[in-house]
Amino acid sequence: MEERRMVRISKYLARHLRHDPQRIGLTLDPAGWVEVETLLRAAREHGFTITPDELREVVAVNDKRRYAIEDGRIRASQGHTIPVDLGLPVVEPPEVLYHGTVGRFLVAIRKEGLRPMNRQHVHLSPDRETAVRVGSRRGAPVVLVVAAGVMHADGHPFRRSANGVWLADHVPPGYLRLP
Ligand code: HQG
Repeated sequence: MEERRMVRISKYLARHLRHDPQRIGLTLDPAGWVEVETLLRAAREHGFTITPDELREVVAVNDKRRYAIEDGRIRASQGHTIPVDLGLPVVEPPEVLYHGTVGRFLVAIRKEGLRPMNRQHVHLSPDRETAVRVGSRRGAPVVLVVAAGVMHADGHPFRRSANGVWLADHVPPGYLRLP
């Protein structure tokens, strides 16, 4: 499949599996799943036809493995703005994690720490390169270092999505190293 088509399908899935399922008449279950057949039918009925093969390819080859298929159902592995309970266990994080952002947010972040903003969680990256990529979506990237080990020891829960994104509810400013 062409890269452009792949990106288009991936963005369509993000919109409807993370943010606005109702737009095409979908209801996700509490954990964010929907039947693959139901999704493909809804998309087709709303003017965007995705073949089952295309869907499988996007899920399998997608650069970030954003989507998971299990038992004929599909969901986004992270990134929701609608409330879903992914059912991920609390796990011990590595000593440090990274967060990619941009300079214009630093004053607020210094004061409030990292907040989930529109999403369900704060997203943290396991390595600096990934954080640079995340920050670059918004401008010149700034990478913050999160003292995840200490935070965990202090009782803050961490979870890891199926595609390796670390999720926290909030990162208080005391655990952040800012430039
Ligand atoms: C910032 C992509 C002001 C935060 C990526 C970020 C990621 C604050 C923005 C995933 C703040 C929220 C998520 C505070 C945090 N005051 N700004 N107190 N706390 N911010 O998009 O982490 O491609 O919701 O730094 O790869 O950028 O969609 O979060 O800049 O994994 O799969 O507020 O999205 O994944 O932005 O990105 P977002 P994010 P996908």
